[in-house]
Amino acid sequence: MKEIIRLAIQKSGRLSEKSLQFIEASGISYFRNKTKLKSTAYNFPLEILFLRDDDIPKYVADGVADIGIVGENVVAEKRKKVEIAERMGFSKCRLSLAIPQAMEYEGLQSFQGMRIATSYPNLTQNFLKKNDIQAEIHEISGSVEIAPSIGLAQAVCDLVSSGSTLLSNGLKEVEVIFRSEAVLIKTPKLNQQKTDILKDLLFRIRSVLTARQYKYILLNLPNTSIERVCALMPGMKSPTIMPLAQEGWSSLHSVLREDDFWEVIDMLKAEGAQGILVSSIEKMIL
Ligand code: PRT
Ligand code: ZN
Repeated sequence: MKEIIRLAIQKSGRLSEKSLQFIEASGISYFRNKTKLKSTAYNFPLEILFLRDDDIPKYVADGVADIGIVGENVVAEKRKKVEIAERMGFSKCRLSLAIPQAMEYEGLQSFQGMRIATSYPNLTQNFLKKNDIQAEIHEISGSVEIAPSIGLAQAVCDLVSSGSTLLSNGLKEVEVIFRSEAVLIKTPKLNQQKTDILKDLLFRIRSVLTARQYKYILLNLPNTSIERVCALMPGMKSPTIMPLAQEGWSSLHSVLREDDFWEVIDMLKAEGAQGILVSSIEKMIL
């Protein structure tokens, strides 16, 4: 029988759509029935299981799913035997300690003897222990940010991305204890066939991840600037230069990291570059 790899992703929540977008961007198509817990790809040996994110590390550790996409915060909290195969670069957030805005903060010592509400007792306890702070952890599964205002705790340890939830609940972030993003995890016990399928899948995923960091650049420039502009935008091997119908001008095609683009744009303009087009790249193999 032909082997198939089982991927667990979040059924509904912050990671769901982005995880599926990644699968689609990797050229994998599947039938999706929103009420079903399982879906099969028809052009790649892959089955997708839709689960609660908290359950994904356990399913992967037990080998019920071979791989999974989940927040690194959940992986670290659950302490299951799984390996991180790739960092996915989305759903970035941090787990932070926060206290009421009016409370004075005097460093970690401020948490000594406090009652801290969190959904991440292991990560919180671990951090406090490492820093010799004795505090009482109060585990709650949701709406952690309201705990201080209802008298359940004096501080919280919760996930933060923009910070607006803390702010609107009268809290201030004082210590980041863990930085997270979505990760692709794998079970430690994959057979050879599944290992080969994972290798193919990772190759596709990495070509999408790389492509997202770069932009494809097209521009026109006077021939007298070619050498200097090529030095600014070396591209993958070197840029492509093609003559324009207009005498003395060329078209340059290259790829550039998006961050670098904003740094060189003024220099490109100073070199007389015109008609600059910037477009996304779907896949990129270096
Ligand atoms: O139902 P299920 O158990 O599957 O989902 P869930 O409700 O437990 O998880 P979900 O969908 O809320 O989050 C899934 C994952 O997304 C988390 O484990 C993180 O890895 C990641 N992530 C990224 C976040 C955030 N950003 C985030 N901002 N998870 C939660 N939040 C919450 C946070 O708890 C707080 O309530 O958003 C609020 C803070 O956001 P800001 O922007 O106001 O700071
Ligand atoms: Zn959850």
